[in-house]
Order: sequence, then structure tokens, then C-alpha cells
Amino acid sequence: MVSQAEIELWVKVHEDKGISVETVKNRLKNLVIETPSWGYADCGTRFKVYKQVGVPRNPYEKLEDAAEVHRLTGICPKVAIHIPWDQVDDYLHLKSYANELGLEIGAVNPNLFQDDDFALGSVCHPREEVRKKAISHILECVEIMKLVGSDVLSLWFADGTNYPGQDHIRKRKRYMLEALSQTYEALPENARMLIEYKFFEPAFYHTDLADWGMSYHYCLKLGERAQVLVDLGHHPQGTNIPHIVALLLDEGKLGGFHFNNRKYADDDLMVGTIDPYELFLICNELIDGENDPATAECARNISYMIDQCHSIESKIPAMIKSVVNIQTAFAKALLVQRDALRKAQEEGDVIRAESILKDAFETDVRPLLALVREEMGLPQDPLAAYLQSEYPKKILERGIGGQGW
Ligand code: PSV
Ligand code: MN
Repeated sequence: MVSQAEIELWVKVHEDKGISVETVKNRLKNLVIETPSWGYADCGTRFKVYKQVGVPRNPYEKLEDAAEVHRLTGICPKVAIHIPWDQVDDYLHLKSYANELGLEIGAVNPNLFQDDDFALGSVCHPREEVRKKAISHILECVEIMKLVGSDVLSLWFADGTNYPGQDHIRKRKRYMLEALSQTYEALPENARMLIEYKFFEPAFYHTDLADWGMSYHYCLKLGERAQVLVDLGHHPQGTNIPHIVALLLDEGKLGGFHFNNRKYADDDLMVGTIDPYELFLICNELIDGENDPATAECARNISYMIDQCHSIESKIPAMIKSVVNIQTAFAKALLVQRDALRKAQEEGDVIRAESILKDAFETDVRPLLALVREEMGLPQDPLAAYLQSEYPKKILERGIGGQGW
């Protein structure tokens, strides 16, 4: 627990440094993090899916869990859905159930990787009938968007090859453009489509959309409403993600994030657990972008989504922890002394510039977050509040063997 005296001292120290605590609090209150329906379900690695007790048995129960995360954190009013994992007979009913729970449906994600026909790819498959099947699934998802009131279509393709010579790469490139163009044409007015990339897995030799540059290339061809989605787990080791973020932001092409953390591959670990400094540096670029009139519009429209499958963690606590980690990184990024940083940069004062960022990163923002939550009528510690609530006991009634892969 953070005491009232600690909160007051924190506010005074930061106001004295010239930081508008009011502005920082307002930005934190307006932050929206979308949680993924699949993050509440059973999942695992290619070795094993461990089944947990209390896992949602259907998309409606996934929404209930998401509503619980929103109730305790106050910043997660949206839930992304994945089709067919979240297939229901009546999408209008799913939408109204979400609304009753105080939620909205966020991004709709077609699943182009689990049908047996997609073993050699979906929209880039060598056989025309499979490509057509993949496109019609995407178009089905566009129709679902209209029913659930979603304005984001989130596209990730598992397409690629495992062996040199397995397929004709340029031909596949053209198929990709054809599919994306058809999808773009079908998008509801005001909706965006976000194109995710991944450098390997499940394909090991080449991936049809391997990096941000390839996604960006298609987005440029498609038009304004196509933007790049950055999933933090989808880069080779050592990639400078803040740099990618800055470039896409400056080009107005940064559309969304899939937050998670990785150690070796697409590990789907809780965001901010392996490299909190990287997460902070990403948030720093985003906040800097919000403060720049040239990039503010793009920065304000970014969809912040979590994309994590929790295989050994308890699902709801893992989600709450992830949300808190993102909030913490944003809070620290909001404390960067931007004028002083700019001055140090212009003067070429390398040590000072680096120290200014570090100072913000090393600031304990728990009193600030406690204050923000207090003003939002939320528990100071959302995870502790969850663990003490009746909800973890209530979901045990669902038993074992809920929805999963
Ligand atoms: C693929 O690794 C991915 O990041 C895509 O976003 C999928 O839709 C998601 O994970 C769920 O498997
Ligand atoms: Mn993803």
C-alpha cells in the first residue's frame, strides 16, 4: 500500500521539477489497453497445453473475465476476438453482452493458420481454391466487424515456406497483394486494417510478411486505412523496436501494438517482464509522438492491444499484471523531461541525454498510479484486489477443460 503522505510527497517533488502532474494523470486515465479473448483461454507450447480450472468455456465467459480485468484496472474496455475461436451463432448478441458488461469488441482477428488446408499457406497458398478459402474467411470477418461494431481488422498470416525452392516467392508476393487489396476494398467505412509481420514461425525458411518494412510496403500500396501492427515478440534478437516505432509513427503508418514480451522467440510472456527498459523506450517514442503536432494524430489513434497466451500463468492475474506493466511504462515515459532532453541532444551532450531518459525510467511511479487509481475509484493494487475478491472462487465452478487451442 502506498500511503497518502507518500502520494503527496511524490506530487510535490514532481511539481517542483516542473512536471504537470495533472497532465500526466489525465493521459494515464485516458490510456486504453485492449485485452485478447484468447489470453483468457487455455493454451500452451507445441509440447503441451496445460488445462487450468476455471477457464472460460465459451466466448461469453471470456468477455466476463475481460470485464473483471476492466473493473479492476479501469483502462481495458475493449476485447479483441479471434475467429473461429470466438465463433458464435449470434454476433449481435455477443456485442450486446459485451456492452452489458461495460465492454466493446475491439479488433477482429481472422485465423489463417489452424485449418488443415492452410499447411502450405493461406492467401499465398500455391493452390487457388485455398487462397479463395482464406480470402473468404477474411471477408467473413469483415462482416463480423460490422455486426460487433469493430473498427479494426487485425491481420496476421502464418504464410511462408520451410525450404528453399518450396514455392515461388515473387508469385506469393503477388498473391498477398491481391488478398490484401480485396480486403481493403471490403473494409467498413472508418475501419482500419492492421498488418502484422513476423520474421519466422511457423514457417522457417521465409515468411511472406517477415518484417515491418514488408508490412509498410503493402500498407503504402493499399491506402490510408492500412497500417502496420507491431507485435513485440516478432523480431529477431537485438532489434531496435523503438526505432521501428519512431519511423512508422513519423510516416503515419503505426496502427497498433501487440504487447507481450519475449526472451528467445515469440514467447508470449507477460509484457514488461523480460525487458522493462525496452518497453519504456517504446512508450517514450509514443509519448514523444503524441507531443509532436506532425505525429500527434497517428499517435492518438494507435490501438494498444495485448497479445499473450498464458500457458503456465493464471490467466486473469497474468492479464492484470500485464496491464499494470504497460501503465507503469507509460507513466515513466510521461515523466521524461522533454525540453531538457532536446537541449542535451542539440548540444550533443550524450551522457546527459541518456541520463534524462534513465532518470524517468528509474522513477518509482507507484505513488502516481495509486493516485490515478484512487481518482478513478479503483483499487490501488488491482492484482491484490482480484486475488482477494470472490471472482477467482466463482470461476472454479466452470471446472476444467475450458476453451483452448
Ligand atoms: C501470431 O504469433 C500472433 O501474434 C498473431 O497476432 C495471432 O493472431 C496471435 O498471435 C494469436 O495466436
Ligand atoms: Mn500478435
